[in-house]
Amino acid sequence: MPYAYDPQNIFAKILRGEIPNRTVLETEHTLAFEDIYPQAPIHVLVIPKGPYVCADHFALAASDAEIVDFTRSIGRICADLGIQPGEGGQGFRTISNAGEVAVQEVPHYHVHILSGRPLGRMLQ
Ligand code: IU
Repeated sequence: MPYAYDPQNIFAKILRGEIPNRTVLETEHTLAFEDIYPQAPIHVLVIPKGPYVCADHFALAASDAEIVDFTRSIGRICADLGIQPGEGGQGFRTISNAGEVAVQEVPHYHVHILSGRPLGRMLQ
């Protein structure tokens, strides 16, 4: 496995309860909480509870149960917040940075959910 997980990263400390967080959703395998430096009125971080560094690590090393739980959690959060575009909500963006080129700050896999303002085009 090419990834060495750092158990001292800030999200690991949040998962151990050493640092408080504003929880949005918690399931068996997933935790979601408000980003401490929100980039939009809605800015939620969704993380697996397992020790995964980034998206490809999670996708290849996590169990099916973890992956299903994580993916459904994103759906539940969007439903709970009423931001699904097909349901009359305003829509949202998910982002996951991996590694240096994407300027991943915290080396524990996380998906950002952003909404509540016009987000503009990201891919040009
Ligand atoms: P990135 O994708 O690794 O660049 O994003 C990390 C995010 O974690 C970023 O949006 C920070 O604001 C956020 N964050 C946090 O919510 N709480 C913290 O204690 C720290 C970072 I450090």
